[in-house]
Amino acid sequence: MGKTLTEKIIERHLVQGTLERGTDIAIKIDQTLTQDATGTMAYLQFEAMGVPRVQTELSVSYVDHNTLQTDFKNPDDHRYLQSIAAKYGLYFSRPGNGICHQVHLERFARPGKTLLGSDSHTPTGGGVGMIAIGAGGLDVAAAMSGEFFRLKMPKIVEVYLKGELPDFVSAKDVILEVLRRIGVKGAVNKVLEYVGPGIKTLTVPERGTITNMGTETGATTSIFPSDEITREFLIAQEREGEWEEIMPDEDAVYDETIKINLSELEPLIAEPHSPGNVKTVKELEGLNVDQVCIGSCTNSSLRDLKIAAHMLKGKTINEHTVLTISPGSRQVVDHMIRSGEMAYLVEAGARILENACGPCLGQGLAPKSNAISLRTFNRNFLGRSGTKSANAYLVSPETAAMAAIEGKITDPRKFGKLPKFDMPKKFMVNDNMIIPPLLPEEAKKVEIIRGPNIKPLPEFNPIPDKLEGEVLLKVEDDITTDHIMPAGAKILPLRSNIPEISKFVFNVIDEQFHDRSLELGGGFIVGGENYGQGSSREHAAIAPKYLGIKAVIVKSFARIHLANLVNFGIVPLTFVNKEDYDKIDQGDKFEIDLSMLDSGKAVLKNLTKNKEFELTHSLSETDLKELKAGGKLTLIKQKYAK
Ligand code: MIC
Ligand code: SF4
Repeated sequence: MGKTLTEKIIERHLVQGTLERGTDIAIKIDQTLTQDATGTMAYLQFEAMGVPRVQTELSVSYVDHNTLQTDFKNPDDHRYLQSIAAKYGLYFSRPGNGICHQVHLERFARPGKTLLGSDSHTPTGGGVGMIAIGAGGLDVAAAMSGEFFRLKMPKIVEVYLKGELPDFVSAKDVILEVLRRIGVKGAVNKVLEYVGPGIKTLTVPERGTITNMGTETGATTSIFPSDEITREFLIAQEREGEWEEIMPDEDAVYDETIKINLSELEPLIAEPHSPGNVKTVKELEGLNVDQVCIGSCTNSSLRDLKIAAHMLKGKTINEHTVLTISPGSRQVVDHMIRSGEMAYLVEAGARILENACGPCLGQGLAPKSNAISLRTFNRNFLGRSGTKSANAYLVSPETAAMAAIEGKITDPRKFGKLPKFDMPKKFMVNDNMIIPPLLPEEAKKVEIIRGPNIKPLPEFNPIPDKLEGEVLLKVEDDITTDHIMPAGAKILPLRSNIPEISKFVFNVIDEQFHDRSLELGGGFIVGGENYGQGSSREHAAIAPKYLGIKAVIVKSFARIHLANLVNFGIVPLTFVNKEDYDKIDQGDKFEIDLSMLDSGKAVLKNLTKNKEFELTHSLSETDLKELKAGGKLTLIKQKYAK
């Protein structure tokens, strides 16, 4: 029986388990990446492990998220990260070099390898045919220490593409189509593997747009084969030697199939507040647009900026609409400046921002009250733009540029003739903003620089057999980590200070949550399906743990958040009968018996309602051991202390 691409790469890296779907496996990690918003915590954890140097083939620390720097906190963190990279053998991509996923794709992603990143959009690397997975910072720190990465062997979904994209329809519309079909939980514990004749029509950065936003389906990762197009991309990046052809076998067997005819796609748009609320642009035409943002790790490649620039050339943006551009990398900026195409954007009235995450996570350029903001980004969660009353829509660069010109949502196919532009055969390669690792003897001399913003990690105790307390919050389906632990310019600088950041837990839905949790000495959260979707931020587990959250009881979990809960000793439980969710109210008093956790069971006594519910979990033996110890870090620390 033939193998899928995913199976081939996983098999090369498999150190525990088999390819049987849904079973627990462990894989060796070749590369890691971190960014500054999750990185400070990840490296504090790495330091606690006491390993003298990273054990991977390649590890990169990027600074791209917290670059607004409204006071000393972010720059202090950047200095800390730079000193860590020097001491422990990492590459350091300096602030100003670009968004981690874009830069990693350009400079480091390699066919056939595994990459673990402390950012949920790490699957961007799948655009060159690697298995690239997002994880919590602690898992990435563990991988840097040489630990294997544990996960459930995912199901493999064939996404069969045929045809060719029509004019003004682009890669973003492909992934929006996938989201339209399967929604934001359609690929939890699955890999989306793109095959079929249509893939030949997509360049690597376009493939990267698709694998990047595959995250929004809940997928473990997304991947394209490494073919001639991948080779061309690596040649253009002066990395031809890193190319290797990796394709699925002709007779590969997939668990599921999605068929998409690219020729039949049209411009799509995701409505607030979920990437899964997909409509056609045509359906929403005429809606006034206050802000248009082009950028983020989904749509900030050279191709994306070029199409926007050529559509805007010689025009002026609508007087009621603000346009921001945040390029993906310095390589992109450099090209746009030298080619003169940046001038088209500037002359049209675009506000050119730093090549960093920027408005994607509310780092500046928040829209006005009740604004309609059209973004080429991957997430439009409530409050994420920095303005709670704003409505964010997700679109392609073509649809974004068209709205900036017209001042309202307009089908970009009405633009007229598709502007023609050339893509370079060679990109402008310049790695002078990536500091390579020091030799071990030099590294030893480096002092770690810690600013006052960096607080030590809290310690957590082992979990008792019985948990007691009340339901502090009951929430619905698809609660995101942006609800649990919001981002934004005010909160992000506190990422290395758990006591401070914990004040904002669930702030967008319940401002009293923090005080109530502390007053009542902690308690429980009850939720619906897909709890914790979205980012990899482990702060969405550490901060609730700090507030005394003992267990989260839901209908189902998103993959990364579930792992983060285990890592920090919050018991993640699911209802055996989903209807029991309806029999619980906020404020109910619970007693949860965990004595049978090893056999997959727990019993919840709702003392207020005088009812008993059966609970279960999907945790492996190792997960349970870590959970009971109060989290993975405690165990790893014990291991390395020996
Ligand atoms: C995001 O897009 O939500 C983030 C900000 O990049 C997060 C990481 C973080 O919260 O620091 C992610 O995607 O994992
Ligand atoms: Fe940065 Fe936005 Fe991409 Fe997250 S989704 S890595 S915040 S650009």
